[in-house]
Amino acid sequence: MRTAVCELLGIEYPILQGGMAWVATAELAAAVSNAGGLGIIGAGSMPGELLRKEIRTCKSLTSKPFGVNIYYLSPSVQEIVEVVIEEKVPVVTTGAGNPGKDLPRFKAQGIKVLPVVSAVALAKRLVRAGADAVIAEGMECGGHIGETTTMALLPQVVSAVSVPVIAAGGIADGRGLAAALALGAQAVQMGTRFVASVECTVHENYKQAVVKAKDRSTVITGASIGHPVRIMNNQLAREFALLEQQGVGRQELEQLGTGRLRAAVQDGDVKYGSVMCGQVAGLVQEILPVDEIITGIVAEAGDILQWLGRRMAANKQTVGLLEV
Ligand code: TUI
Repeated sequence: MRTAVCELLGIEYPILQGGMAWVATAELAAAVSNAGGLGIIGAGSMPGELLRKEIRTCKSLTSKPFGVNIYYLSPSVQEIVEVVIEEKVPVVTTGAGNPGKDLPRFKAQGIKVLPVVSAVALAKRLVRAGADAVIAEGMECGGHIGETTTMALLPQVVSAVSVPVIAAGGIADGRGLAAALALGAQAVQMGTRFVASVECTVHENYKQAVVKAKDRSTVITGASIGHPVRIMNNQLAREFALLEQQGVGRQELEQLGTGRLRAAVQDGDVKYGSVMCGQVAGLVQEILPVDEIITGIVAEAGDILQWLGRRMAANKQTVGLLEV
């Protein structure tokens, strides 16, 4: 199942791991890269020197390509950009902002740049600025989200740009990979599926919350202040909803959210922490080793695509017979 994205990134399978803040550590990224996908360290709001440590840990755990996700709302974004360049990280993904001004510097260093986009207009702008591929992220995904679903967004981005497109949001198994390929994607990025992996370093409570989740277990918070974030519905989410209903201002809501992702990830506070995950959590039934996740998904997608091909051929024959 080699695609243009496999060639572009030097990976075996068209699967990227989302660069989730606090969650996507060097250990998880290295496991995904070693299994033939692209592992990505989530820089989140880390200071530059902490990221440098993570990058060096990742390099010690894998000789395969890996990436760093730069969160453009981070107070340390400029430091992060410098560290990524100094450490010669092979791939950068970007989120929650426009990396346009940094693109020429990344490109000059031979770093592949894959911006995450949730709208067609930004995808076109960033491709014009030199992006090597774009990650089209639907609003099914966890964390900071746009307004359009993967099913609607992905083919529109594919039609609008001339570079490979990677699908993200709502994908956790081989059916999702096959569907994304059918919509024109050249790879998928998954976050939630890799949270429930053996190698993911989040607190066990966080993993169990994902495994126990059902289709309607997540909600969107922060829409009233123009910063929609998908999280698991828990006490924090309910408190957020109540305050938003009351029309509480940005500052107070931001205060309520501060430190909550760290509390969920590191302390296992799944009641009053921010348990970011996608709607696809309901599909994730067990914690598996990363290599089993990747080989399982690739095998399942391969079977589906082959079966669809055979079925279409049989249909054609049937139609042909009817016509006689
Ligand atoms: O970045 C994400 N998802 C995230 S970041 C994150 S960290 C966080 N921590 C605590 C509270 C809130 C967040 C959690 N989840 N996804 C990538 C993404 N980027 N989706 C959409 C965008 C995006 C949005 C606007 C990209 C660019 C953009 O540009 C605006 C502009 O400047 O034109």
